Amino acid sequence: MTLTLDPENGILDPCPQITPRYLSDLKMMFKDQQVVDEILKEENRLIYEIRYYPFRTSKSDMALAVTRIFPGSIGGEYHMTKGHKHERDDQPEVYYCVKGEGFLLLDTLEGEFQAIPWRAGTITHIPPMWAHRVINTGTDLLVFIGVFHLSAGHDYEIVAQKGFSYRVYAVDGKPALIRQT
Ligand code: PAN
Ligand code: ZN
Repeated sequence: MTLTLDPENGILDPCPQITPRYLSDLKMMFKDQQVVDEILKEENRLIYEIRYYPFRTSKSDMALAVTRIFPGSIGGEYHMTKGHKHERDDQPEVYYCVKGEGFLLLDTLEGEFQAIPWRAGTITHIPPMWAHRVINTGTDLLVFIGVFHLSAGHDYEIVAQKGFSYRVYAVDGKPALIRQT
């Protein structure tokens, strides 16, 4: 099976499934709940979209997902993915940044943390059991590909409960990692 990705806009062809994530879908992930509520009164902003393709074979299934994060911030905190840990603790993932700039946050949610600076061309292996979240710190679209096993599963609840160790804010127009207590 061969797919085509337009690196300028992150459009995948063919693409059987597109999942939009609006601010209301990741409301709890942003720190400033008052600002979130104010924005939601005006508009339910589209933060990112996931374009998904499952590769099904007789013996082992993989999935490819292309994520397009639109630029912007909420209460100074840059637009980001919801973030999750794989349900299966033996399932890694490979992320490839196609366009844009930002950070990949990796967190065990048990004290270990890494922030990987990202730009077009960066490839990162996400080990099993590490929660992962991508932040768009640029003024343009951030596009990345994720490749993982279809059976990996996505645990969003644990991220909502424990939270990542750092948040990424725009401070004087530049990204700053702020430790969460
Ligand atoms: C990715 C993510 C995608 C969207 O395909 O699912 O970037 O992020 P959230 O799932 O955190 O909303 C992946 O890591 N799959 O396993
Ligand atoms: Zn994942």
